[in-house]
Amino acid sequence: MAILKILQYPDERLHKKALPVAQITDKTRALIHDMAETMYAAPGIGLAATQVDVHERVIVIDVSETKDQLLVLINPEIVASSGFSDYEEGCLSVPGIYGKVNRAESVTVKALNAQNESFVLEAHGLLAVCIQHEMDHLEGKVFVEYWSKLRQTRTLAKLKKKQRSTM
Ligand code: K1U
Ligand code: ZN
Repeated sequence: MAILKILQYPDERLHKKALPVAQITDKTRALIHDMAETMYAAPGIGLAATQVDVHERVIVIDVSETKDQLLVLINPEIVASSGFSDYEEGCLSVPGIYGKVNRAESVTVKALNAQNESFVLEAHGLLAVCIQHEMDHLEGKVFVEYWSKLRQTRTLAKLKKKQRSTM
């Protein structure tokens, strides 16, 4: 097991589109273990493979209080969505920046688990928001990119100032 390095916005690699996993192997399962360890250590409630510079369609999520309900989504597809939510989001790739994004309140997602079994999950609230946030990462999109250009410029300036003060 290993804690992986999380790419920090505006790293260009966060904009790469992830490819479907062709075959779930022990290497995929090792990646999932490392991603889960990295997410719990951060701490966070989700992590997409893109964020650890692996451009394959793999996501780990755990929104439970007890941090013992790991959800693994491989090659996820949203097959239905409904409602409206504007939850305050954060991102391990954009530390210290929080803000609302308009998303669906409920999603139905189809995916494979680490054992190569297909499943369908109906998610609501925070879990639904987290699934959409992580699926955006697989498309190369970071949550701040939903905001206006002005707000994105201000966010970048804030991040750069913060980086300078920690150097
Ligand atoms: O994608 C990521 O970087 C993970 C991100 C997921 C997320 C959070 C909130 C809304 C949508 C998606 C995070 O986990 S940010 C950290 C966070 O939310 C958190 C950290 C500690 C305790 C509880 C939550
Ligand atoms: Zn994120």
